[in-house]
Amino acid sequence: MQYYSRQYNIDYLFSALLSQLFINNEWHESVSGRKIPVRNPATGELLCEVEEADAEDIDKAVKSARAAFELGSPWRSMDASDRGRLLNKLADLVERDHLLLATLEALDSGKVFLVAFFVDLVATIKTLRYYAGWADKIHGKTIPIDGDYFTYTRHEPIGVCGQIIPWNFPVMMFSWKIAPALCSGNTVVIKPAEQTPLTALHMAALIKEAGFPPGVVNVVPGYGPTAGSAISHHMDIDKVAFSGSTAVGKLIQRAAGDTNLKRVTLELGGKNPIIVFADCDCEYSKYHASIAAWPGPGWFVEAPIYETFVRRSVEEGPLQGPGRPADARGGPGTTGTGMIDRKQFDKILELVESGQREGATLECGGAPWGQQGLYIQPTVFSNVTDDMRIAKEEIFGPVQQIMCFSSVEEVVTRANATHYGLAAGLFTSDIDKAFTVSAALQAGVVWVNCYNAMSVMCPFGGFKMSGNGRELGEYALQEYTEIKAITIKISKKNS
Ligand code: TXE
Repeated sequence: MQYYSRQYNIDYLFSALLSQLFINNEWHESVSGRKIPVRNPATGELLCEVEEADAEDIDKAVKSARAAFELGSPWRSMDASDRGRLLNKLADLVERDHLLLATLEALDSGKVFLVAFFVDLVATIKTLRYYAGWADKIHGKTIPIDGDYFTYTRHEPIGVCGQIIPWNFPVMMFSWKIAPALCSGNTVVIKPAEQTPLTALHMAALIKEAGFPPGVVNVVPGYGPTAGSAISHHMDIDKVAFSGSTAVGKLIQRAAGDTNLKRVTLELGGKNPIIVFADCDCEYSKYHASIAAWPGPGWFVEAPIYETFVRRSVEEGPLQGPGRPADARGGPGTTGTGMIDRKQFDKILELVESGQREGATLECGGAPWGQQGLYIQPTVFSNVTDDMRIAKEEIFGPVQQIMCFSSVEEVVTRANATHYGLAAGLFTSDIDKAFTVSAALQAGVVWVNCYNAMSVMCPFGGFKMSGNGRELGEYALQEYTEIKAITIKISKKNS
């Protein structure tokens, strides 16, 4: 296939790299003159440096987004269907640059190229097209209030939206954030993660090429405590949407409370339980054991199949990787992704150590993998108890913790005994268990006999400390619109 040969044309790739701040459809140097070094996490090599936004740059970006949102501006007066047309045009351009974006994403985030190409970029294109379709279908109601009045609602854009995203799905999260915001008429100041700014900057160029008016989207790479904090504290940002850690999610919510009470949506960490009942199709759940070992949910396996399940996880785990970003083969031996940076790498290994210290049985793995890059061996723990750190804390790495349970009531109580509530999985052949357990689990998403079955049409987000609000699907539109009720006095109403 053609894209395999062009994938390795590094000269072409580097000639296309963009490294400046994108504000008002123009490229800017940072006010401070500082730059962020961008590395390939699989090798540690420096790819390039990008301008580093700080508070003053964020302020420039917010002013440009505010101007684009003024009444009567080209963006505010544009037909809703034309907002959809622009999003579709952007999707066309992403399709045109599919190979380039996937290669950039693989190099910048350490993902295997085929995953970037067939998962992240495909989801990005679908997200843009899905919300393009919504642009001219967002509307209010007429309401028959008592008295001689005519009342109707308008679903209006909120205004300037600050968006802060992490490193695990850089370009896909970029689309999850901008697409619902733009289709409903908002303007955007978006900060990619400091580790992975490259695809966001390429998307900025495509946004300009597609014909979005200046200021509608501004892309400002920077660090969290500086640029991210400037967004969450800004008095002229009307809403902030954040994906990342629960610790930073709390800071974002607090910043909104300390400043202008901007609307806040949060998509945070999780400790997703996966429950495997003895009546499940074991071959099926074995397959899912290998894919869902990343990134580290907590497995609850029913006693009669516990030993078999642990043994199979140990056999399957090494099929995961390590996969190098440039690896175009895919399949066994190439799917494991490295850690994004030394901080994540050390954090995962520290959690593995805590598991051993606290008495879990290390069945396999538990150490760095390979000579280069930040890879960790697929790791399986058995005899894990609920009080251990590996059972309670999110582990964003290839570490599988397997616990044993004996009854439905017991497992539901234990699976819900967490502050998180992002997602859950369950495997069973019993339809009654599928319905009753999925209803009882405190999670925003429950997958039955599957896992990670994500779709742009389906809402995604967490209960409890996994966040507020929902991304994706029709539900995400509620997070980007204010509802205005307008009541007009009339002389005499009729039914
Ligand atoms: O996230 P951070 P990190 C979880 C996962 C991981 C942990 C830490 O458990 O191990 O978070 O990852 C910006 N004000 N998830 O440290 O710090 C930062 O620049 C405003 C789950 O990378 O939350 C980046 O753009 N912004 C997850 C973004 O927040 C701030 C995905 C995420 O960084 C900020 C990623 C501040 N004070 C990590 N500090 C998921 N839900 O998918 C940082 N940022």
